[in-house]
Amino acid sequence: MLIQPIDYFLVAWFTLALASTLYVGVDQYRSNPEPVVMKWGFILVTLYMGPLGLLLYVLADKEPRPGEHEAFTRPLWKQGVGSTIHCVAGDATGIILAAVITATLGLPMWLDLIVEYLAGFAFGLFIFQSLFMKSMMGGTYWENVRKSFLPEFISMNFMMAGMAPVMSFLMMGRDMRAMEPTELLFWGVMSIGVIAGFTLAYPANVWLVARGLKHGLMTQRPQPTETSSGEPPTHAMHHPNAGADRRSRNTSHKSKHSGHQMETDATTPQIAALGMVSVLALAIGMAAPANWLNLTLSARDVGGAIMPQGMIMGRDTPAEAMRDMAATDPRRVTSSYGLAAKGDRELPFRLENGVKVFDLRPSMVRWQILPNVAVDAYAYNGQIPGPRIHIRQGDKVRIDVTNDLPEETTVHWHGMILPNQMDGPAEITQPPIEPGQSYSYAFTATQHGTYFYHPHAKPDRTQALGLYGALIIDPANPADEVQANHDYVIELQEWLVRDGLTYPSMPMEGGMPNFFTINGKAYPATDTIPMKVGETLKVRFIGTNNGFVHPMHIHGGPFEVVARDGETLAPSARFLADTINVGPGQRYDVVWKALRPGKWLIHCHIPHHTTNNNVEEKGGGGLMVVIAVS
Ligand SMILES: [Cu+2]
Repeated sequence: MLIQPIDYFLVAWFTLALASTLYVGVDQYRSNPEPVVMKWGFILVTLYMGPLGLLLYVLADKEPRPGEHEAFTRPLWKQGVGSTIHCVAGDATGIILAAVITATLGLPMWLDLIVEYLAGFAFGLFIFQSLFMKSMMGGTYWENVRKSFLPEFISMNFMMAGMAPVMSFLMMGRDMRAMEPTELLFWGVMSIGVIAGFTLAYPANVWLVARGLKHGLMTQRPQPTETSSGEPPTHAMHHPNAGADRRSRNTSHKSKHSGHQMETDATTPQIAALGMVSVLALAIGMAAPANWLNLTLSARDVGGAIMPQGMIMGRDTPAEAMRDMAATDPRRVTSSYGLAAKGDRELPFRLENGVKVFDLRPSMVRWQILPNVAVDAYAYNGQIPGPRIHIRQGDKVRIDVTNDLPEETTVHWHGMILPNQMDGPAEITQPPIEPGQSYSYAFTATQHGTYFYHPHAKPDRTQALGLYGALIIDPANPADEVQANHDYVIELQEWLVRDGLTYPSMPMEGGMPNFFTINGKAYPATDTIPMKVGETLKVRFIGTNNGFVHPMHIHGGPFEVVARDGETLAPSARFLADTINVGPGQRYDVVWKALRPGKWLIHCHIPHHTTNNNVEEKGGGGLMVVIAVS
């Protein structure tokens, strides 16, 4: 599934790459008189470089008109292209094969790079250079290996000097799907890497060809019968590279069978200096990215994670931190809910031997918070907030939790007095509930008031992604309830939604929220509470959010704070206020009286929290609810 704009571009790019490769392949075998090794060199490089490979082919190598290949390919820049193609085809194939294998094995990035270098060098030298070129070079295989070693070493160094930083920075950048060979982005990064490697290796190849140290483009055709000796036509190599050409300009192709053996006029200092610079370039290309990136990580550690913009990812950022802040994967959404779907619906139970049994199933959903904004979030029973567990003081309850999330979870019953192993902290009182696993929580509700539940395994991430729900416990004696005409629960949440992806919001660079919800909706999609003048409204504020203290304010007159954190305040301890700071985990029950008709607001007093991605619509956004008093 395509989840980012780059994915569409990549589909287009690789379609063009395949079409280009097909064209080059067909043209090579129909009408290009060059050795097989060069045919495959251009085919592979066009596969890696797409339309750019095609461009190089038609500008430098494709025979324009029959019989012109020799003359057409003679200029040094084209010979340099041929030499680089030849190097890149071998080296890049080795590098890419190694990259797929190391990513699958889960090797750390720094080791990836070394294995890729060795594999690229080995593939280029032992297979592409020495084996495939053997028939043209003459001599034994090992002679070829020896002769090819130095030019191949220099070319490979520059190739990897270009490719390594591209792979490091793009694979371990924001979108780390680039580390996964199963993702198109991985292949896109490989393509850019090959293009960068080609660009860096090209100047050295031009020089190596000019000095007769490497082969450029070659023409290979049945020799026109110059003599009428009656011999069958032999294959001759025309070797128009500049170095050889310069030395044999006035000679015919006299050495038919060893026409590609070269002699160089390069001096030892020249070769040594170039070799040294190539090693330096390689060292910088391989090592420098480690200043900015954590190259000890592997595809298995973080592959596939997409990080938020603005997140600080340094060389010491651990994989756990990246997984914590990563976007949810839209491809793992199991069901979608529109704007009309509401959370906090009362959860039905079944009675088993006098125990009220509830089922909770956290899973990944797409949840609409505004007409044009949805979050790819975690939800209990397909609701944000999770369903309301509404019980009575003294009830024996059991909650069976089955984890349908892509990561582990537990449930904590915030504020409840219960057996320790029912409390929920992962690794502390229980092992985390792994995906697909279940756990049952059983306790007797001895308290009453406003409580809530949330995960206690990675709450930094998973609660921020939508896992929370109200636990409302009526007093055993109804007289203990602070009475009001209306009862309204407000569960707060902060969200971070960018570029169609949902990240867990947290007060951290890159994690700042841009959407805010009351009961899973942002104003103007929040409820309107209808009332009549003289009636009272009990609002139960619940700090189900993770990152901020929200100063919750009600217009039109003060409210009385009657309970805090589930505990009803003694009448003498109750107080009047018009704003109350609701911090994460806190609950405040307040009673507000409708004194005058009209539209009165309940809202957070941090004005940014009453915007939707910094936009106000219909007078606000985010943490805002209207009380409509008639
Ligand atoms: Cu706020």
